[in-house]
Amino acid sequence: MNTPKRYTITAALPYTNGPVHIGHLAGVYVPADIYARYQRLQGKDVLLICGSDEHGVPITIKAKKEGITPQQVVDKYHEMIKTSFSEFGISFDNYSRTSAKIHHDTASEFFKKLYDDDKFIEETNKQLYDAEANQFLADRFVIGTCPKCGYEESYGDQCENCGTSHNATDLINPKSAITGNTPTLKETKHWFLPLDKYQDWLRSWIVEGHANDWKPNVLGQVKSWLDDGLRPRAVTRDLDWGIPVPVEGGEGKVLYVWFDAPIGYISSTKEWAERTGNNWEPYWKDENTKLLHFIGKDNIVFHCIIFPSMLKAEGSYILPENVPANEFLNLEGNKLSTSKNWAVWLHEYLEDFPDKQDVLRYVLTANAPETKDNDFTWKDFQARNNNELVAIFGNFINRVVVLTQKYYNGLVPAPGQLSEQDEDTLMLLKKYPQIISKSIERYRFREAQTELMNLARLGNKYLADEEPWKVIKQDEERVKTIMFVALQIATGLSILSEPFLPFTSTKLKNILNVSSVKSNVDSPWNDVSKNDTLLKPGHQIGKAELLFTKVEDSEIQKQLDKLTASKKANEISNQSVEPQKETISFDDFTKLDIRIGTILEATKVPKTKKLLQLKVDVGIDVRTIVSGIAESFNPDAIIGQKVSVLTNLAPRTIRGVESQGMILMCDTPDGKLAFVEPDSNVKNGERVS
Ligand code: B3M
Ligand code: ZN
Repeated sequence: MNTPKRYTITAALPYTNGPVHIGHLAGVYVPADIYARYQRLQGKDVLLICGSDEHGVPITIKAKKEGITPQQVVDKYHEMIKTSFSEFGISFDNYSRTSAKIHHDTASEFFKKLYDDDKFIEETNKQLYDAEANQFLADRFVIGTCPKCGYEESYGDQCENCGTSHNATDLINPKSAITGNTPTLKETKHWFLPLDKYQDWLRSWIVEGHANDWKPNVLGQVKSWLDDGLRPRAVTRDLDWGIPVPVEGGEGKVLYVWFDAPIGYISSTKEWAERTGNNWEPYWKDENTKLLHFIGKDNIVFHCIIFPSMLKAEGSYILPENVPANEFLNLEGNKLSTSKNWAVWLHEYLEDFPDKQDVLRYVLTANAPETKDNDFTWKDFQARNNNELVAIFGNFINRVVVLTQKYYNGLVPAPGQLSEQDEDTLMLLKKYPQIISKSIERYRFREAQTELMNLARLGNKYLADEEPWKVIKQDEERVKTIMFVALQIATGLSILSEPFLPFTSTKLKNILNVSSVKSNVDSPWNDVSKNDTLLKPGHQIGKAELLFTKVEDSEIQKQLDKLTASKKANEISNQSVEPQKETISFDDFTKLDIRIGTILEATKVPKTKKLLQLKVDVGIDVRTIVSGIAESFNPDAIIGQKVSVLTNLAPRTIRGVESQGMILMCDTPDGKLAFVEPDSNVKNGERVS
């Protein structure tokens, strides 16, 4: 694309079924913000657009789990997420939400247009149904084996393991996530987007057209889906939470969340336009607009196959120029997980590190999973803060400001004759805007940030080589030149750091007293390369203050302890989440004769690891029961133990011993077993009913 007239940059709409964590920032929001801030510094017309993704089954599941309504769930997390983004300087021009009326109207109109233009296949077919829950099973309401990779916990619409997207009826051995039942099939009508019709066009647009500028990880996934062959995808659901299907026969049905959510980018743009008195259409319909989607890899199919097919079908929209999807960030070697609480939540991070937003932005960018999954560790967080931000960037700035205050009361000195080293250093400084731009324009933000740090290293090295604190004793004029050069580098850093470290950039500009200085060339960014003097002699800078402070071992240990506690708590919560078994009748239950008993004797069954032979007084009689509890209990420790016994289980001979009944046990978080025991005053023989 030749020089775009404007940039529409979207960031994936986060589901409002929980707070946002470092994986969201690293994968999507910090890269999007770096790119948007950089283009603004280039003087470009930029819109950075986002909002909360408030429909979909995850929200409904969360509401059921918390015993509140979906609207209450989204209201809680929408505010929380919006606040977190703002606190980390993610500079959205608009942050909307898909439960907003403007989105319902926009998505409904979009659907209606495709419907009126006959772009859907209307089909009545059999969908997975859970009779007990009286509910069709779509998306996360059903779990089964992925037909593509064999992953056994694939959702109905997407497999988290291989990323592929499918229809629920494609799942092998599906199970209801509500009751655990095997679903039946029930007829229902849905509208399908015939993706197969866009197969050739997608191949030509992406695989051929963007072979050189889209990231390999994105091209790889797109090629794999196209090679597998695209099939019609249902874009409506039998659910009650979402945008009602706006056509005849749509009663009781809503738009599939991945049909409505990407349209959320458009409605958020409209909301911005209404608020600011601008026209939204050029940002989505003008060929001179560069449309970019910043997402995580699990969203590639929706942003490279489904949404572009929708836009193509609608006919009046532009297509994304690039979709620079990132891979996943892990935490201390394990996958980040909202459900397992294995995360560093942004709101909690700020409670522990209230002034270190930029430090987290910096570390996440330094470890960004741009081409492969990467790992965040607290040790690395501490090392990068202390050894890079404090020791290089912060140290350089502090020395420049302290010495300028000490020698010249903060007035920028006029330089004398520049030495060769001075000339080379200033020449190098002028190269950095271009060096950093090159990486940013190719979505290589880790590389770009490393170059920014190289500029700080250049400043640090220059001062270390020139040693103004020594030279001042014999050549004051020379020191004026040294400090003048160092101050130019410091000012360059204040401008070029803004996309990566917005809070530090502001702080540094205030220290240098340059926040009000307007760029006198085409853009602040290019000031650094085109302007011979960024900080003029006689300019008054402010007082020194530390840009960064050290992170102590104790602070890191506190974070590691929190994670250990999370892991333990998660093991507990995870083990008791077996779905309910098939429903039985009351008659079925009355056949069970469960009594309270007491263990009188316990011995190991020879040549077995797991078995104990027990003598149990069940009130009716004293009987022998063989139980697989030897790995959880020492025989001597359970004499006198009260237990619940299924007494009328048919006797079974186990390792030569006839067992007359079964002791009821349950699992514990540490993988052992526990007795189901009554209060101590319950007598042997009492029936459990
Ligand atoms: N709500 C985010 C996710 O899959 C999803 C993105 C929508 S972007 C239109 O976690
Ligand atoms: Zn799969």
